[in-house]
Amino acid sequence: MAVNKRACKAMNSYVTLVGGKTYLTDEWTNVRPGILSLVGRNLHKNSNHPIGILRELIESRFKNLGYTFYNDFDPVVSVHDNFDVLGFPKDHPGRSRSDTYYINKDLVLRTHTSAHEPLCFKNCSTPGYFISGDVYRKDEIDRTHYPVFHQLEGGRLWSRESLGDSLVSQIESEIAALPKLDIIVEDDNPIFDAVQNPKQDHMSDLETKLITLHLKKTIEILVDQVFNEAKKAALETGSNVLSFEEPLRVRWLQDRFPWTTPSWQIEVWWNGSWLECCGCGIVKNEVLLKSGIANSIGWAFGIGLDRIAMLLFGVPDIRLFWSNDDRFKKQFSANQISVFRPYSKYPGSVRDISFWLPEKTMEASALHENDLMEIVREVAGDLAESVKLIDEFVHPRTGKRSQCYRVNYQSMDRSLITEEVNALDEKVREALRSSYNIELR
Ligand code: FA5
Ligand code: MG
Repeated sequence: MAVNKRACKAMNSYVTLVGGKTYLTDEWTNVRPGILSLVGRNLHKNSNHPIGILRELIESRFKNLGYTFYNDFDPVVSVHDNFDVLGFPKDHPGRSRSDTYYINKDLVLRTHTSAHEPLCFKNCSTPGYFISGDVYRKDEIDRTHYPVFHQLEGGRLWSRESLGDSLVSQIESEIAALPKLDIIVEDDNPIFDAVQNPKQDHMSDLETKLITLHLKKTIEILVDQVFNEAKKAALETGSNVLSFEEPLRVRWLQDRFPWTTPSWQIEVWWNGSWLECCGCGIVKNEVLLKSGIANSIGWAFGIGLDRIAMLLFGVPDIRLFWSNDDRFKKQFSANQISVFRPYSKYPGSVRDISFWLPEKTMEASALHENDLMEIVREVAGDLAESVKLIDEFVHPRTGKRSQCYRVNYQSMDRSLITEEVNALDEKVREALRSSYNIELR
Protein backbone atom coordinates (compact mmCIF):
# COMPACT_ATOMS: atom_id res chain seq x y z
CA MET A 1 0.00 0.00 0.00
CA ALA A 2 1.37 3.35 -1.00
CA VAL A 3 1.77 5.88 1.78
CA ASN A 4 1.64 9.55 0.95
CA LYS A 5 2.99 12.48 2.90
CA ARG A 6 -0.43 13.54 4.14
CA ALA A 7 -1.20 10.21 5.70
CA CYS A 8 2.18 10.00 7.44
CA LYS A 9 1.49 13.25 9.23
CA ALA A 10 -1.43 11.51 10.90
CA MET A 11 0.70 8.66 12.35
CA ASN A 12 0.66 7.99 16.08
CA SER A 13 -2.33 10.18 16.63
CA TYR A 14 -6.03 9.81 17.18
CA VAL A 15 -9.16 10.95 15.43
CA THR A 16 -12.13 11.94 17.54
CA LEU A 17 -15.71 11.68 16.36
CA VAL A 18 -18.63 13.80 17.41
CA GLY A 19 -19.72 12.25 20.68
CA GLY A 20 -16.14 11.79 21.81
CA LYS A 21 -15.17 8.31 20.57
CA THR A 22 -11.49 8.21 19.63
CA TYR A 23 -9.69 5.89 17.22
CA LEU A 24 -5.99 5.27 16.73
CA THR A 25 -4.82 6.40 13.28
CA ASP A 26 -2.24 4.73 11.05
CA GLU A 27 -0.86 4.97 7.52
CA TRP A 28 -4.35 4.13 6.12
CA THR A 29 -6.06 7.06 7.82
CA ASN A 30 -7.54 9.52 5.32
CA VAL A 31 -10.58 10.94 7.11
CA ARG A 32 -10.41 14.71 7.46
CA PRO A 33 -11.95 17.07 10.01
CA GLY A 34 -14.48 18.37 7.46
CA ILE A 35 -15.88 14.86 6.98
CA LEU A 36 -15.72 13.89 10.64
CA SER A 37 -17.78 16.95 11.56
CA LEU A 38 -20.68 15.55 9.50
CA VAL A 39 -20.74 12.19 11.29
CA GLY A 40 -23.59 12.29 13.78
CA ARG A 41 -25.70 14.94 12.03
CA ASN A 42 -28.23 12.12 11.44
CA LEU A 43 -30.31 13.88 8.80
CA HIS A 44 -32.09 10.57 8.16
CA LYS A 45 -33.47 10.66 11.72
CA ASN A 46 -34.68 14.24 11.54
CA SER A 47 -38.45 14.11 10.93
CA ASN A 48 -38.44 17.74 9.77
CA HIS A 49 -35.70 17.31 7.18
CA PRO A 50 -36.32 16.13 3.58
CA ILE A 51 -34.09 13.05 4.09
CA GLY A 52 -35.89 12.07 7.31
CA ILE A 53 -39.32 12.82 5.81
CA LEU A 54 -38.52 10.56 2.84
CA ARG A 55 -37.32 7.73 5.09
CA GLU A 56 -40.49 7.90 7.18
CA LEU A 57 -42.64 8.03 4.07
CA ILE A 58 -41.08 4.76 2.86
CA GLU A 59 -41.16 3.04 6.25
CA SER A 60 -44.82 3.91 6.73
CA ARG A 61 -45.77 1.72 3.75
CA PHE A 62 -43.99 -1.33 5.26
CA LYS A 63 -45.26 -1.14 8.85
CA ASN A 64 -46.86 -4.39 10.06
CA LEU A 65 -45.52 -6.38 7.10
CA GLY A 66 -42.81 -8.30 8.95
CA TYR A 67 -39.97 -5.80 8.88
CA THR A 68 -37.80 -4.39 11.68
CA PHE A 69 -36.53 -0.82 11.19
CA TYR A 70 -32.95 -0.01 12.17
CA ASN A 71 -31.88 3.63 11.99
CA ASP A 72 -29.17 3.80 14.64
CA PHE A 73 -26.24 1.74 13.39
CA ASP A 74 -22.82 3.32 13.88
CA PRO A 75 -21.39 4.60 10.55
CA VAL A 76 -17.93 3.46 11.68
CA VAL A 77 -17.69 -0.18 10.54
CA SER A 78 -14.94 -2.72 10.06
CA VAL A 79 -13.32 -3.37 6.69
CA HIS A 80 -14.53 -6.92 7.23
CA ASP A 81 -18.19 -5.86 7.44
CA ASN A 82 -18.05 -3.25 4.68
CA PHE A 83 -16.10 -5.33 2.14
CA ASP A 84 -14.68 -8.74 3.16
CA VAL A 85 -17.76 -10.60 4.28
CA LEU A 86 -19.67 -9.32 1.24
CA GLY A 87 -17.08 -10.85 -1.06
CA PHE A 88 -15.45 -7.71 -2.48
CA PRO A 89 -12.24 -8.88 -4.20
CA LYS A 90 -9.01 -7.62 -2.59
CA ASP A 91 -8.32 -5.39 -5.60
CA HIS A 92 -11.85 -3.95 -5.91
CA PRO A 93 -11.54 -0.20 -6.63
CA GLY A 94 -14.12 0.58 -3.93
CA ARG A 95 -11.55 -0.46 -1.32
CA SER A 96 -8.94 2.09 -2.39
CA ARG A 97 -8.03 5.08 -0.25
CA SER A 98 -9.05 7.31 -3.16
CA ASP A 99 -12.63 6.03 -2.88
CA THR A 100 -13.18 5.19 0.78
CA TYR A 101 -12.63 7.05 4.05
CA TYR A 102 -10.44 4.98 6.33
CA ILE A 103 -10.32 5.69 10.08
CA ASN A 104 -7.41 3.23 10.16
CA LYS A 105 -6.50 0.00 8.40
CA ASP A 106 -9.33 -1.93 10.09
CA LEU A 107 -12.12 0.66 10.24
CA VAL A 108 -13.91 2.75 7.60
CA LEU A 109 -16.83 5.13 7.41
CA ARG A 110 -19.36 2.76 5.79
CA THR A 111 -19.60 3.17 2.02
CA HIS A 112 -23.05 1.55 1.98
CA THR A 113 -25.66 0.31 4.42
CA SER A 114 -25.02 -3.23 3.11
CA ALA A 115 -22.23 -3.31 5.71
CA HIS A 116 -24.96 -4.22 8.24
CA GLU A 117 -26.68 -6.87 6.14
CA PRO A 118 -25.09 -10.00 7.66
CA LEU A 119 -25.70 -8.80 11.20
CA CYS A 120 -29.34 -8.02 10.46
CA PHE A 121 -29.96 -11.31 8.72
CA LYS A 122 -28.43 -13.06 11.72
CA ASN A 123 -30.07 -11.15 14.57
CA CYS A 124 -33.32 -9.82 13.19
CA SER A 125 -36.37 -11.39 14.83
CA THR A 126 -38.68 -10.61 11.89
CA PRO A 127 -38.29 -12.17 8.40
CA GLY A 128 -37.22 -8.81 6.99
CA TYR A 129 -35.58 -5.55 7.96
CA PHE A 130 -34.92 -2.01 6.78
CA ILE A 131 -31.75 -0.04 7.64
CA SER A 132 -31.17 3.64 7.02
CA GLY A 133 -28.00 5.63 7.51
CA ASP A 134 -25.43 8.08 6.26
CA VAL A 135 -22.81 6.60 3.90
CA TYR A 136 -19.46 8.05 2.88
CA ARG A 137 -17.65 7.99 -0.45
CA LYS A 138 -14.91 10.19 -1.85
CA ASP A 139 -16.39 11.64 -4.97
CA GLU A 140 -16.51 14.48 -7.42
CA ILE A 141 -17.91 17.87 -6.40
CA ASP A 142 -21.04 19.11 -8.10
CA ARG A 143 -24.76 19.72 -7.60
CA THR A 144 -25.65 16.03 -7.20
CA HIS A 145 -22.51 14.66 -5.52
CA TYR A 146 -21.52 15.08 -1.90
CA PRO A 147 -19.09 12.89 0.09
CA VAL A 148 -21.91 11.91 2.43
CA PHE A 149 -25.31 10.69 1.28
CA HIS A 150 -27.99 8.41 2.69
CA GLN A 151 -29.15 4.91 1.89
CA LEU A 152 -32.09 2.80 2.89
CA GLU A 153 -31.40 -0.93 2.80
CA GLY A 154 -33.92 -3.73 2.87
CA GLY A 155 -33.56 -7.48 3.28
CA ARG A 156 -35.81 -10.51 3.56
CA LEU A 157 -35.13 -14.20 4.24
CA TRP A 158 -37.08 -17.44 4.10
CA SER A 159 -35.76 -20.40 6.08
CA ARG A 160 -35.84 -23.86 4.49
CA GLU A 161 -35.50 -25.34 7.95
CA SER A 162 -38.66 -23.82 9.37
CA LEU A 163 -40.72 -23.84 6.16
CA GLY A 164 -39.68 -27.25 4.79
CA ASP A 165 -41.90 -28.37 1.92
CA SER A 166 -44.13 -25.31 2.22
CA LEU A 167 -41.30 -22.90 1.25
CA VAL A 168 -42.52 -22.40 -2.31
CA SER A 169 -46.20 -22.09 -1.40
CA GLN A 170 -45.32 -19.66 1.40
CA ILE A 171 -43.47 -17.32 -0.99
CA GLU A 172 -46.26 -17.69 -3.56
CA SER A 173 -48.91 -16.68 -1.05
CA GLU A 174 -46.83 -13.71 0.13
CA ILE A 175 -46.51 -12.52 -3.46
CA ALA A 176 -50.24 -12.92 -3.98
CA ALA A 177 -50.90 -10.79 -0.89
CA LEU A 178 -48.83 -7.84 -2.17
CA PRO A 179 -50.95 -4.93 -3.40
CA LYS A 180 -51.59 -4.42 -7.12
CA LEU A 181 -50.00 -1.23 -8.33
CA ASP A 182 -50.93 1.30 -10.93
CA ILE A 183 -47.47 1.45 -12.52
CA ILE A 184 -46.02 0.41 -15.86
CA VAL A 185 -43.01 -1.92 -15.79
CA GLU A 186 -41.43 -1.22 -19.17
CA ASP A 187 -38.74 -3.86 -19.19
CA ASP A 188 -38.87 -6.70 -16.73
CA ASN A 189 -35.64 -8.35 -17.94
CA PRO A 190 -35.01 -12.09 -17.73
CA ILE A 191 -35.28 -13.60 -14.25
CA PHE A 192 -31.70 -14.67 -14.74
CA ASP A 193 -29.15 -14.78 -17.48
CA ALA A 194 -26.79 -17.73 -17.22
CA VAL A 195 -23.74 -15.67 -18.21
CA GLN A 196 -24.23 -12.12 -16.89
CA ASN A 197 -26.34 -12.87 -13.90
CA PRO A 198 -26.37 -16.58 -13.06
CA LYS A 199 -28.79 -18.13 -10.64
CA GLN A 200 -27.40 -19.88 -7.58
CA ASP A 201 -26.89 -23.64 -7.49
CA HIS A 202 -28.58 -24.08 -4.12
CA MET A 203 -31.84 -22.68 -5.48
CA SER A 204 -34.21 -24.20 -8.03
CA ASP A 205 -35.40 -22.25 -11.06
CA LEU A 206 -38.80 -21.86 -9.42
CA GLU A 207 -37.34 -20.57 -6.13
CA THR A 208 -35.18 -18.09 -8.05
CA LYS A 209 -38.19 -16.90 -10.00
CA LEU A 210 -40.33 -16.45 -6.87
CA ILE A 211 -37.71 -14.65 -4.80
CA THR A 212 -37.06 -12.37 -7.77
CA LEU A 213 -40.75 -11.61 -8.10
CA HIS A 214 -41.10 -10.85 -4.40
CA LEU A 215 -38.03 -8.60 -4.51
CA LYS A 216 -39.11 -6.68 -7.60
CA LYS A 217 -42.69 -6.26 -6.35
CA THR A 218 -41.43 -4.99 -2.98
CA ILE A 219 -39.23 -2.37 -4.64
CA GLU A 220 -42.04 -1.41 -6.99
CA ILE A 221 -44.25 -0.81 -3.93
CA LEU A 222 -41.53 1.36 -2.42
CA VAL A 223 -41.11 3.38 -5.60
CA ASP A 224 -44.89 3.69 -6.00
CA GLN A 225 -45.15 4.98 -2.43
CA VAL A 226 -42.48 7.61 -2.94
CA PHE A 227 -43.34 8.93 -6.38
CA ASN A 228 -47.10 8.63 -6.26
CA GLU A 229 -47.21 10.32 -2.85
CA ALA A 230 -45.05 13.07 -4.30
CA LYS A 231 -47.48 13.48 -7.18
CA LYS A 232 -50.40 13.72 -4.78
CA ALA A 233 -48.59 16.32 -2.68
CA ALA A 234 -47.70 18.31 -5.77
CA LEU A 235 -51.32 18.28 -6.92
CA GLU A 236 -52.44 19.56 -3.53
CA THR A 237 -49.93 22.38 -3.43
CA GLY A 238 -50.26 23.19 -7.13
CA SER A 239 -46.49 22.94 -7.56
CA ASN A 240 -45.19 22.58 -11.08
CA VAL A 241 -41.83 20.92 -10.41
CA LEU A 242 -43.21 17.41 -10.83
CA SER A 243 -44.35 15.68 -13.97
CA PHE A 244 -47.87 14.33 -14.04
CA GLU A 245 -47.49 11.67 -16.61
CA GLU A 246 -49.71 8.83 -15.41
CA PRO A 247 -49.10 6.16 -14.42
CA LEU A 248 -45.56 5.86 -13.08
CA ARG A 249 -43.08 4.10 -15.42
CA VAL A 250 -40.17 1.98 -14.19
CA ARG A 251 -37.72 -0.42 -15.81
CA TRP A 252 -35.39 -3.14 -14.55
CA LEU A 253 -31.77 -3.43 -15.70
CA GLN A 254 -29.25 -6.11 -14.85
CA ASP A 255 -26.54 -5.07 -12.42
CA ARG A 256 -23.70 -6.72 -10.50
CA PHE A 257 -22.85 -6.72 -6.80
CA PRO A 258 -20.24 -9.00 -5.19
CA TRP A 259 -22.71 -10.45 -2.68
CA THR A 260 -25.85 -10.97 -4.80
CA THR A 261 -26.72 -12.97 -7.89
CA PRO A 262 -28.78 -12.44 -9.95
CA SER A 263 -28.69 -8.64 -9.42
CA TRP A 264 -30.64 -5.71 -10.85
CA GLN A 265 -31.26 -2.02 -10.54
CA ILE A 266 -34.51 -0.18 -11.01
CA GLU A 267 -34.87 3.10 -12.85
CA VAL A 268 -37.82 5.45 -12.61
CA TRP A 269 -38.99 7.74 -15.43
CA TRP A 270 -39.21 11.17 -13.87
CA ASN A 271 -39.50 14.53 -15.58
CA GLY A 272 -38.09 13.28 -18.84
CA SER A 273 -35.23 11.00 -17.85
CA TRP A 274 -34.48 7.65 -16.26
CA LEU A 275 -33.37 8.01 -12.65
CA GLU A 276 -31.14 5.29 -11.14
CA CYS A 277 -32.70 4.53 -7.78
CA CYS A 278 -31.81 1.25 -6.25
CA GLY A 279 -29.53 -1.78 -6.56
CA CYS A 280 -30.68 -5.21 -5.47
CA GLY A 281 -30.36 -8.96 -5.84
CA ILE A 282 -30.65 -12.43 -4.39
CA VAL A 283 -28.18 -12.78 -1.53
CA LYS A 284 -25.38 -15.26 -2.25
CA ASN A 285 -25.49 -18.40 -0.18
CA GLU A 286 -21.78 -18.12 0.67
CA VAL A 287 -22.38 -14.70 2.26
CA LEU A 288 -25.23 -16.08 4.35
CA LEU A 289 -23.11 -19.06 5.40
CA LYS A 290 -20.20 -16.77 6.35
CA SER A 291 -22.68 -14.82 8.47
CA GLY A 292 -23.78 -17.95 10.28
CA ILE A 293 -27.09 -18.43 8.46
CA ALA A 294 -27.65 -21.85 6.93
CA ASN A 295 -30.54 -23.14 4.87
CA SER A 296 -32.06 -19.79 3.96
CA ILE A 297 -32.81 -17.90 0.77
CA GLY A 298 -33.64 -14.25 0.33
CA TRP A 299 -33.05 -10.86 -1.18
CA ALA A 300 -31.55 -7.44 -0.36
CA PHE A 301 -31.72 -3.96 -1.88
CA GLY A 302 -30.19 -0.53 -1.26
CA ILE A 303 -31.76 2.75 -2.36
CA GLY A 304 -30.16 6.20 -2.35
CA LEU A 305 -32.31 8.81 -0.59
CA ASP A 306 -30.63 12.13 -1.43
CA ARG A 307 -31.20 12.37 -5.18
CA ILE A 308 -34.81 11.28 -4.75
CA ALA A 309 -35.28 13.88 -2.01
CA MET A 310 -33.81 16.53 -4.34
CA LEU A 311 -36.51 15.72 -6.90
CA LEU A 312 -39.42 15.42 -4.49
CA PHE A 313 -38.64 18.57 -2.56
CA GLY A 314 -37.30 20.54 -5.53
CA VAL A 315 -33.91 21.02 -3.86
CA PRO A 316 -31.49 22.19 -6.58
CA ASP A 317 -28.17 21.51 -4.83
CA ILE A 318 -27.28 18.51 -2.63
CA ARG A 319 -25.20 20.77 -0.32
CA LEU A 320 -28.42 22.43 0.87
CA PHE A 321 -29.36 19.30 2.84
CA TRP A 322 -26.42 20.08 5.14
CA SER A 323 -27.30 23.75 5.55
CA ASN A 324 -27.88 25.09 9.04
CA ASP A 325 -29.59 28.16 7.63
CA ASP A 326 -33.12 28.59 8.96
CA ARG A 327 -34.21 29.80 5.53
CA PHE A 328 -33.66 26.18 4.44
CA LYS A 329 -34.55 24.24 7.58
CA LYS A 330 -37.79 26.07 8.38
CA GLN A 331 -39.29 25.15 5.00
CA PHE A 332 -39.88 21.48 5.88
CA SER A 333 -42.03 19.71 8.40
CA ALA A 334 -42.83 16.11 9.32
CA ASN A 335 -44.93 13.97 6.97
CA GLN A 336 -45.10 16.65 4.30
CA ILE A 337 -43.66 16.86 0.82
CA SER A 338 -43.35 20.57 0.29
CA VAL A 339 -41.48 22.20 -2.53
CA PHE A 340 -38.40 24.25 -1.65
CA ARG A 341 -38.62 27.97 -2.37
CA PRO A 342 -35.11 29.11 -3.22
CA TYR A 343 -33.81 32.10 -1.37
CA SER A 344 -31.68 34.40 -3.47
CA LYS A 345 -28.84 32.74 -5.29
CA TYR A 346 -25.51 34.41 -4.68
CA PRO A 347 -22.99 34.69 -7.54
CA GLY A 348 -20.11 32.26 -7.89
CA SER A 349 -16.47 32.99 -8.58
CA VAL A 350 -14.24 30.61 -10.57
CA ARG A 351 -10.52 29.91 -10.20
CA ASP A 352 -8.50 27.59 -12.46
CA ILE A 353 -5.68 25.38 -11.18
CA SER A 354 -3.26 23.88 -13.74
CA PHE A 355 -0.38 21.54 -13.07
CA TRP A 356 1.95 18.90 -14.50
CA LEU A 357 1.59 15.42 -13.11
CA PRO A 358 4.70 13.31 -12.50
CA GLU A 359 5.63 11.11 -15.48
CA LYS A 360 4.86 7.87 -13.70
CA THR A 361 1.31 8.44 -12.55
CA MET A 362 1.28 5.19 -10.58
CA GLU A 363 3.78 6.73 -8.18
CA ALA A 364 2.65 6.80 -4.53
CA SER A 365 2.33 10.56 -4.49
CA ALA A 366 0.43 10.80 -7.77
CA LEU A 367 -2.74 12.76 -7.53
CA HIS A 368 -6.06 10.96 -7.99
CA GLU A 369 -9.00 13.13 -9.06
CA ASN A 370 -10.85 12.30 -5.82
CA ASP A 371 -7.82 13.44 -3.79
CA LEU A 372 -7.98 16.82 -5.44
CA MET A 373 -11.71 17.00 -4.70
CA GLU A 374 -10.91 16.15 -1.08
CA ILE A 375 -8.38 18.93 -0.76
CA VAL A 376 -10.78 21.48 -2.19
CA ARG A 377 -13.52 20.27 0.16
CA GLU A 378 -11.25 20.36 3.17
CA VAL A 379 -10.07 23.91 2.43
CA ALA A 380 -13.30 25.44 1.14
CA GLY A 381 -15.96 23.22 2.73
CA ASP A 382 -19.40 23.85 1.28
CA LEU A 383 -18.16 27.03 -0.41
CA ALA A 384 -16.91 24.75 -3.22
CA GLU A 385 -19.94 24.49 -5.51
CA SER A 386 -18.26 22.42 -8.23
CA VAL A 387 -14.87 21.21 -9.40
CA LYS A 388 -14.44 20.19 -13.03
CA LEU A 389 -11.56 18.90 -15.11
CA ILE A 390 -11.66 21.34 -18.03
CA ASP A 391 -8.45 20.58 -19.89
CA GLU A 392 -5.94 17.75 -20.16
CA PHE A 393 -3.06 17.11 -22.54
CA VAL A 394 0.22 15.23 -22.84
CA HIS A 395 3.32 17.23 -23.75
CA PRO A 396 4.51 15.78 -27.11
CA ARG A 397 8.21 15.89 -26.18
CA THR A 398 8.45 15.30 -22.42
CA GLY A 399 5.42 12.96 -22.22
CA LYS A 400 4.29 14.79 -19.08
CA ARG A 401 0.55 15.13 -18.51
CA SER A 402 -1.02 18.50 -17.76
CA GLN A 403 -4.42 18.99 -16.15
CA CYS A 404 -6.52 22.03 -15.48
CA TYR A 405 -9.38 22.03 -12.96
CA ARG A 406 -11.96 24.79 -12.62
CA VAL A 407 -13.30 25.44 -9.12
CA ASN A 408 -16.49 27.43 -8.65
CA TYR A 409 -16.64 29.00 -5.19
CA GLN A 410 -20.21 29.92 -4.28
CA SER A 411 -22.05 30.26 -1.00
CA MET A 412 -25.67 29.29 -0.42
CA ASP A 413 -26.23 32.05 2.10
CA ARG A 414 -24.11 35.10 1.23
CA SER A 415 -21.88 36.86 -1.32
CA LEU A 416 -18.20 35.94 -1.26
CA ILE A 417 -15.66 38.74 -1.55
CA THR A 418 -12.71 38.49 -3.98
CA GLU A 419 -10.10 38.44 -1.18
CA GLU A 420 -11.81 35.48 0.45
CA VAL A 421 -11.91 33.52 -2.81
CA ASN A 422 -8.28 34.37 -3.54
CA ALA A 423 -7.28 33.15 -0.09
CA LEU A 424 -9.15 29.85 -0.60
CA ASP A 425 -7.52 29.41 -4.01
CA GLU A 426 -4.06 30.02 -2.53
CA LYS A 427 -4.71 27.55 0.31
CA VAL A 428 -5.80 24.87 -2.16
CA ARG A 429 -2.61 25.41 -4.18
CA GLU A 430 -0.47 25.25 -1.06
CA ALA A 431 -2.15 22.03 0.08
CA LEU A 432 -1.59 20.47 -3.36
CA ARG A 433 2.02 21.64 -3.49
CA SER A 434 2.88 20.25 -0.07
CA SER A 435 1.08 16.93 -0.44
CA TYR A 436 1.58 15.76 -3.98
CA ASN A 437 4.40 15.46 -6.40
CA ILE A 438 2.93 17.86 -8.93
CA GLU A 439 4.22 21.00 -10.58
CA LEU A 440 1.75 23.88 -10.44
CA ARG A 441 1.75 25.99 -13.58
C1 FA5 B 1 -24.92 -0.02 -3.32
O1 FA5 B 1 -24.47 0.82 -2.57
C2 FA5 B 1 -25.36 -1.38 -2.84
N1 FA5 B 1 -25.01 -1.49 -1.43
C3 FA5 B 1 -26.86 -1.56 -3.08
C4 FA5 B 1 -27.31 -2.98 -2.83
C5 FA5 B 1 -27.83 -3.37 -1.61
C6 FA5 B 1 -27.18 -3.93 -3.84
C7 FA5 B 1 -28.21 -4.69 -1.37
C8 FA5 B 1 -27.56 -5.27 -3.63
C9 FA5 B 1 -28.09 -5.62 -2.39
P1 FA5 B 1 -24.82 1.55 -5.41
O2 FA5 B 1 -23.40 1.96 -5.24
O3 FA5 B 1 -25.29 1.36 -6.82
O4 FA5 B 1 -25.12 0.19 -4.67
O5 FA5 B 1 -25.74 2.62 -4.69
C10 FA5 B 1 -27.12 2.38 -4.47
C11 FA5 B 1 -27.91 3.67 -4.72
O6 FA5 B 1 -27.35 4.74 -3.97
C12 FA5 B 1 -27.86 4.13 -6.17
O7 FA5 B 1 -28.85 3.51 -6.93
C13 FA5 B 1 -28.09 5.62 -6.03
O8 FA5 B 1 -29.48 5.90 -5.87
C14 FA5 B 1 -27.44 5.96 -4.72
N2 FA5 B 1 -26.09 6.55 -4.89
C15 FA5 B 1 -24.95 5.92 -5.26
N3 FA5 B 1 -23.92 6.78 -5.30
C16 FA5 B 1 -24.43 8.00 -4.94
C17 FA5 B 1 -23.86 9.32 -4.75
N4 FA5 B 1 -22.56 9.56 -4.94
N5 FA5 B 1 -24.69 10.33 -4.37
C18 FA5 B 1 -26.00 10.09 -4.15
N6 FA5 B 1 -26.58 8.89 -4.30
C19 FA5 B 1 -25.82 7.85 -4.68
MG1 MG C 1 -25.09 1.55 -9.03
